[in-house]
Amino acid sequence: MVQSVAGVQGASVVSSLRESIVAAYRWMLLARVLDEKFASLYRAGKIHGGVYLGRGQEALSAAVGMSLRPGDVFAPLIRDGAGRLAFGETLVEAARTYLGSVLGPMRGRDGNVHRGRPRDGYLPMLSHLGAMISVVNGMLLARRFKGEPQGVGAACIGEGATSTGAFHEALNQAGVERLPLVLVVADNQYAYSTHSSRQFACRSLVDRAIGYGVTGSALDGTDVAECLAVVGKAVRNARAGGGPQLVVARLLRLCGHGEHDDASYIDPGLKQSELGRDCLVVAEERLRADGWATEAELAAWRGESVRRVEEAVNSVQREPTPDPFQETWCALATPRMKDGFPAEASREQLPASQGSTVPAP
Ligand SMILES: Cc1ncc(C[n+]2csc(CCOP(=O)(O)OP(=O)(O)O)c2C)c(N)n1
Ligand SMILES: [Mg+2]
Repeated sequence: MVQSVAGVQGASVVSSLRESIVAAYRWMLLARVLDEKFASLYRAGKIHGGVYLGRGQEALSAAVGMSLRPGDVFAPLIRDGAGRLAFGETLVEAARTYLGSVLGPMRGRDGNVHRGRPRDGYLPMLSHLGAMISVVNGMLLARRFKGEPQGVGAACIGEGATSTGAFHEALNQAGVERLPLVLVVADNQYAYSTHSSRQFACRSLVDRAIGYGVTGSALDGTDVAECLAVVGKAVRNARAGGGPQLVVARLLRLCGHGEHDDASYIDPGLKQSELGRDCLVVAEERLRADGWATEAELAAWRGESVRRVEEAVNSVQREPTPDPFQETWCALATPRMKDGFPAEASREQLPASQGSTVPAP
């Protein structure tokens, strides 16, 4: 679809399309390299808890992160490494949570992905299964009540989450309140080992949009150009007062649910189908075919991603982990969590004990 737009319009449109696809590709690549590093650290026993990858979902995720602006709200999930980076997360922030650095937002007690900067509208996830949609709604409503600029709120979920009450309640509320919510569903065919055919009976999840009075769009999540075009349009619609947008991308999860899962239940036929295409490879082929990147540029971008990831991980591996004898076990929702952790904060500067709850992984 974007191809034909580029074909019929002028050179500036083509050049900005090239720039967007190159930028998206580089976020996708950086996220893939970071994910691969986390997977290898996990296999080496250096990461405790789970490691969850976004393999095959980077195009969709990058498109969401790139379509948002500072001041917007973003609630990414476990497969949204690309979107997190594009929205402004640093590699060090990502590495600190997974590697249990005491300088991370969870002070090293969360070997997982519950990280974020709420002050900047970047929300740490509570649960994978739809809980974040109403948190985004709440932030958008709060801004409306306070008369502040609302911005757009994007929430990412999987198709499994669309079967939960949380999804239906939140989408209904967004429709009634005409919130600038962009709800992005990655229909990656599986919720853990449950295939989509056991998850919903409608032809496409996008058909649910009409039931809630919101705008729906469906797209091929393996094609980065389509992701940029459709997600970008949904974000612009929401920003312009067009109400909530439900975006459903079809793709295939190209990994296990987490690195502990060998994904042996995934249908080999699906892997061979169009859905099983690797969006990173598709994007790279597009850059080559259209003459938008040389082999030297592609190699340089990969080399730079590897170097940056290695640097970030090496530096975080030198940071301290929590000392159980000194730990104050403060709760997750501290003023500092809300207002932000200074990058150089030491353990001693962290808030005093506010409870004994250890966040669930
Ligand atoms: C209330 C609740 N039930 C179960 C789980 C365990 N769980 C985490 S993710 C997941 C599957 C999610 O599938 P989907 O929404 O399709 O997202 P995907 O993993 O495919 O990205 C399950 C069952 C959970 N976190 N919370
Ligand atoms: Mg799924």
